[in-house]
Amino acid sequence: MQLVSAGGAATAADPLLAALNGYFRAAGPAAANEQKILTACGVCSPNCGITATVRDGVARFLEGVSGDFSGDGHLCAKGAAGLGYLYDPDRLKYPMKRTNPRRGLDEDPGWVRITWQEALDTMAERFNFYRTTYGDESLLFVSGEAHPLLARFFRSIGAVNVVNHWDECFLTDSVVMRWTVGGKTWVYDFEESKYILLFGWDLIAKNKIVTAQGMVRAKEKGAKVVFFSPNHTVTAKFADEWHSIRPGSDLAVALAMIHVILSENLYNREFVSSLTNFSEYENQIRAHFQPYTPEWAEKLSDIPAAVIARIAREFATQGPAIAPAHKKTLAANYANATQLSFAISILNILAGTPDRRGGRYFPRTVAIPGDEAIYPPPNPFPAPQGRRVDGRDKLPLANTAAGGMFSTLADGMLNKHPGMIRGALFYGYTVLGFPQPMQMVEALKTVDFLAVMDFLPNDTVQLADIVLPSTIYLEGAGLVSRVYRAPIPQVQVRQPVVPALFETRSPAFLGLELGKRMAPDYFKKSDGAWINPNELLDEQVKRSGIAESFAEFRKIGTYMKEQPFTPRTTFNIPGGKCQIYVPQFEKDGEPLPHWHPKREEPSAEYPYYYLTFIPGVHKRNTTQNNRILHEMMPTNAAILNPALARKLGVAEGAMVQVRSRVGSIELPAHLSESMRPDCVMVAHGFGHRSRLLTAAGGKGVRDGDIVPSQSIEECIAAKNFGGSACIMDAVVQVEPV
Ligand SMILES: Nc1nc2c(c(=O)[nH]1)N[C@H]1C(S)=C(S)[C@@H](COP(=O)(O)OP(=O)(O)OC[C@H]3O[C@@H](n4cnc5c(=O)[nH]c(N)nc54)[C@H](O)[C@@H]3O)O[C@H]1N2
Ligand SMILES: Nc1nc2c(c(=O)[nH]1)N[C@H]1C(S)=C(S)[C@@H](COP(=O)(O)OP(=O)(O)OC[C@H]3O[C@@H](n4cnc5c(=O)[nH]c(N)nc54)[C@H](O)[C@@H]3O)O[C@H]1N2
Ligand code: SF4
Ligand SMILES: [Mo]
Repeated sequence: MQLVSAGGAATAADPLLAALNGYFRAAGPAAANEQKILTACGVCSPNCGITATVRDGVARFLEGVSGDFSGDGHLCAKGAAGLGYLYDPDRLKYPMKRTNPRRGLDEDPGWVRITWQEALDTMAERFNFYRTTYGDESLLFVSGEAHPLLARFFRSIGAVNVVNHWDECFLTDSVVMRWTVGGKTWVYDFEESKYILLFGWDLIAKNKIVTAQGMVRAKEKGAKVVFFSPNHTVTAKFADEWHSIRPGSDLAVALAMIHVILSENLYNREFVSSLTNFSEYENQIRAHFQPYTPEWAEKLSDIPAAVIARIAREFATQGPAIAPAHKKTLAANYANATQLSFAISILNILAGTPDRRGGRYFPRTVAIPGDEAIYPPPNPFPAPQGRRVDGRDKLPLANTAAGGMFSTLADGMLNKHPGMIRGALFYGYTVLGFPQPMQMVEALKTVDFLAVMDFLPNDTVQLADIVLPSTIYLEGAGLVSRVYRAPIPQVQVRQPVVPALFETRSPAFLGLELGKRMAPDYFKKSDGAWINPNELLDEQVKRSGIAESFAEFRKIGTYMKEQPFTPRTTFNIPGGKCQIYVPQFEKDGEPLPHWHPKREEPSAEYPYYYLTFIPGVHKRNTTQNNRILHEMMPTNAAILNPALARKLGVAEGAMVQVRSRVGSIELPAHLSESMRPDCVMVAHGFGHRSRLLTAAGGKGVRDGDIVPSQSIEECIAAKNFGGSACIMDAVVQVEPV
């Protein structure tokens, strides 16, 4: 692809630039000079530093920034391909409204271009109407906190149904860490660690550069890496030991490791006796883990008891040791993810490494004041009134963590509260991210009015009444505080590498404009003028001591504050100590982690485990239309062990049907020795149907079609009190087509 080389001027051979030719002409004669612009990647959350080369008004090349705490001079495939998003010819360019009242993935929406004014006025009028007629509960906002002003808009109208994807990712771990070590942290200090125990997180392939590099540095310094996974992944190749574990059974192994460490008194005595509540609950704790022997765990996990016991001893004695609890396997894949996160957190506590170098420490950051500190609301925001459509309030521990629930949303909309949701807004999410996406499509058909803001015409856009074109990170401004590798505070600038293309707007604009229309008092300053996102940034950099103004910070680009790393001696929990026994879990959870199986186990009807994965060169459902990444991986397949394929009579490339209790998908088989013979694995992110995605549309299948969504009652019954979405918890039959 020409675009990522630092090559010459735009030519007709640059298909993406050619597609935008009209735009650049309209934008006026380009300056002949070349600029280097420092900014931050926004494809995934470490936000690696980027230097963009911009020539003649066109961004030509993106590269890493040495010394940056996240990327340290590198970009991964997804980050390096950033210009493929910016100049995607299929980008949403203008606001549009639907003229075909029938909503469906195969319906032509009959788009008509409209102005931003009309789009925003229509949304505010509709949302106000539903709110005053049917109450706050009639509005649904499927959105993360993309910008403080968008989040402020939700608060300003007392929105009760703000839903995000956390239950599919890290919600359970947030719940667990809140009450075991005092808060969720993303920092895994691999580079100072001597023993790294990984349950399923394929972090080398997953290309968060910061974690992959941390591992490389750890290995260079002699750390041992042990990896459990049902398939032999890139991380398995990199590890000192790989163990093929039965899906969903990591909890058994972790419980048995705790058993060994406690019964042999191998835990870090200094840390455990002075900085945890172990002594207060010692008898209960010891008695609780007594039955969870390595022999017991072997039967559930296929990991030999002697291996479990040895690894437990090594982990406890060869530290500093760390058992990272990253998202999926630990937090969202299976119904027992809350307990697994809990057990992992206890392992880290027993190793004595919470907030220690070589362990999971809390990021050292600059305190950047939020919008409420800078623009105090004139009155307290209205308390959200009404029912939560996803039922999250029925999981009180997850509810206070304020994330989720995608997995119960369709059930809530279709079965629990049909007709309750009248108006909805999707910002930066798509139905393909949900388990059983077509169920979510059906749920959205029941809504009177749907607005979607995205940068691409994805499948959810296909269903919308109003479509709003979004800027992407390369067109945005902001402050990025490092939270993945943060022994000292580091703040990185985000600034536009080119002005926002077409009529795209930012989430700040959306929040502010809806706020002005629906809750104006909360969007005015004390002098009566409107809140201003640029001023907000200025105040944030000024009040946190980063620079005199955002303009000044743009010149510097990176702020770093030298300070010693002082390990915490009090943790943010009543009593100040880490908790192995969690009294706060007594009522609505379990105060110590118990064994629970995953939701679905193989049966005669569905004999195989279903696994999904996120490929290294894609970001979930966001990147398949990026021409650069599309070329690297255009579609997905059913990955099978050759032994299983022989049994099924399936050759490489032959079509197979993979069927679960909720549906089936048909796709080509790909044979790989890396898979356990009792599993079949499909990459997430494919199966877009939108005809406006000219690269990704119609390619591959939706892995989620055969992953059952759930009801809140099922969560409660499974003791899934942290709200795991069970994003891989399915068993399947595989047959040749
Ligand atoms: N079946 C199955 N489901 C899964 C997973 C799985 O492995 N299998 N993985 C789960 C995991 S770990 C997670 S974290 C979730 C995440 O799920 P999501 O956070 O929903 O991520 P994506 O699926 O990439 O969808 C993001 C949407 O946001 C849009 N978007 C991207 N960037 C921008 C932007 O800058 N502005 C705007 N306005 N829109 C933007 C994209 O076009 C896309 O439509 O998915 C989960 N769902
Ligand atoms: N390139 C890229 N990197 C990403 C992302 C992305 O979209 N693209 N998204 C980020 C996000 S939001 C997330 S959540 C992470 C996800 O990162 P991962 O947690 O690595 O996510 P997956 O790719 O879904 O699954 C990874 C592995 O889990 C293994 N696995 C499945 N079941 C089990 C089990 O029961 N036990 C064990 N031990 N292993 C099991 C599978 O074999 C698979 O190799 O990646 C992050 N990094
Ligand atoms: S790891 Fe890759 S996608 Fe994530 S922020 Fe860094 S360069 Fe961007
Ligand atoms: Mo995730």
